[in-house]
Amino acid sequence: MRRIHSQIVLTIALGALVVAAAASATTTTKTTTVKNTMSHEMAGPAKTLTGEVVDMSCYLAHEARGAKHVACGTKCVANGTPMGLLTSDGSVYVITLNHDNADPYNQLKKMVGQTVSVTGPVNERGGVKGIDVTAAKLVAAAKG
Ligand SMILES: [Cu+2]
Repeated sequence: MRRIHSQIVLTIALGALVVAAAASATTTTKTTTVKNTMSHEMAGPAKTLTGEVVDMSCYLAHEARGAKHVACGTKCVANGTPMGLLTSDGSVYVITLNHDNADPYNQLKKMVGQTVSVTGPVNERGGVKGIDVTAAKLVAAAKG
């Protein structure tokens, strides 16, 4: 009788260990997944592009840009409209927020209509080009 009792206790103890091990394994897996989602290991090559900062809603809808559109564009961007970089060959890159440093992105919000140089990884997916801004610099003031 005593022997059966100690075998039951041992079985319960082993069962608890298995559950604890499984729980810790699950936690480890979750941590790894979150880390992979946040990293930019698959990012494209870093480039420096020069162009005008445009607000995407007004540029796509009616090609609004330049000095005449600084006030409206600044307001649109402050309200959450994405920014684009219009380069001299007519290409538009969506400017995206870099996870590690939001400062260059936020600086660009005050440079709508200005010519800037933007540095960061460039990617293209589904026909949309984007630059993940890691550095931004004013090149020239807004022009027509
Ligand atoms: Cu606008």
